Amino acid sequence: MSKVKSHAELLRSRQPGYTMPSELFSRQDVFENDVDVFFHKHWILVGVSADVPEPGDVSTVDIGKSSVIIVRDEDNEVRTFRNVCRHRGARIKEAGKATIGKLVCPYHQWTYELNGDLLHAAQMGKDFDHKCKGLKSVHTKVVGGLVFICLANEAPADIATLEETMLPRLAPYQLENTKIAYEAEIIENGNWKLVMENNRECYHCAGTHPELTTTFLAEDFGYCEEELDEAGQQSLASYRKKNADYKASWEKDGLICEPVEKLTPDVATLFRTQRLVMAGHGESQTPDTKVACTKLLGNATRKDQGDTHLWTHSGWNHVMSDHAVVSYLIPLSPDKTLVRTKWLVNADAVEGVDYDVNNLISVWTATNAQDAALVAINHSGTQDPGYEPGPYSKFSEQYVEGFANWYTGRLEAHNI
Ligand code: 3BY
Ligand code: FES
Ligand code: FE
Repeated sequence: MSKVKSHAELLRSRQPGYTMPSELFSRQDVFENDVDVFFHKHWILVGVSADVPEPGDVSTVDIGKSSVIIVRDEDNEVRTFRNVCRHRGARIKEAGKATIGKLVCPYHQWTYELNGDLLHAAQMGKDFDHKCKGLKSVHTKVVGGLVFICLANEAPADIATLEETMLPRLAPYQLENTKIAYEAEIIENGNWKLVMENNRECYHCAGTHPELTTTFLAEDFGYCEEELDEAGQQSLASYRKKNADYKASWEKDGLICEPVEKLTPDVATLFRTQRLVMAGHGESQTPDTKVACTKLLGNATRKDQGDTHLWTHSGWNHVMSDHAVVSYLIPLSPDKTLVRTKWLVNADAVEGVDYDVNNLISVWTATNAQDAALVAINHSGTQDPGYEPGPYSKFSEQYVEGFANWYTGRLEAHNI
């Protein structure tokens, strides 16, 4: 019998350029380390300010054994707290959204202000010091309407790079002034790393995503030029020209387009952004590539502003002139991953008048379902005794390999 490898040994056993060994997707100890390192010690996106549009709105998100309450307080500030009562530790809110006056623990009714201060605790005596029993706050950074948290005592400082990069790109869209037109949750039958790897390439797009590829240019995430025939060369030339033309025209309008990539293991807060050209009319990720919502986001006047995408290590976001799609995952078990998607439109847009919700959500609803099926067959295949790590394409899976390398490096940085 061969000895069981440690998590670190499994990481070291990966051949450069090859997929991860099977056990990294299935073992409970690996899963627990993953949740601890990547979801409790790194910054993660857990919502949008539109989850809590008014003071008193709360949105509770469970991440592994931790649970956080996102609250909009009386001063209109978005705060997050550990969802743990300071009395005997009961959960204060169940996962999901609510509107409240105060945060009241259901067990013995300890009552907290929306800013976390303990207001009332009956039968604790006159000398009881309320001040040190406020809810524990969680590191929170709201970047252009995207709510990031870090559950570690000390949060990685390089969230500042993401913030500096994204603020000017997101500011014109005023995502703080949006509403959630639709929200979806899928539980995918696969390890969270396979969900991320699947998202980091468009190698699979042509064969599996007819709706997405109507709007998306797969070349953005790589292609193999040496395999192209004459027609392929022509379409590559037109892709390049389209990119150059849009870039010139966006820059003229002061719209930032340059890619920024922070994907190497020395970076704790992984991200990538770029203003991507879209196919067809180039307006939006909709079936006809035109805006789904006629009331544009923020101060937008131009419909063909492309797709400002933002990748993090646990999600992907697309911001267009008329709507934004925010997607993030939460690992549930080694082989189950929750993927949550929110479609945001201008807060003043009226359903049925300014947008049709089915039109708005159709591309990503189809894409998410297709991706879930791909993740399921990938996970299942990696658990077959016949699986052995396979080679990544160096032309179109460079970001998948980059993710695997980042994953390894970050675990090493946390002494796994
Ligand atoms: O959603 C995304 O960002 C990625 C890019 C390539 C495939 N996938 C759609
Ligand atoms: Fe919350 Fe007792 S556990 S009031
Ligand atoms: Fe996909």
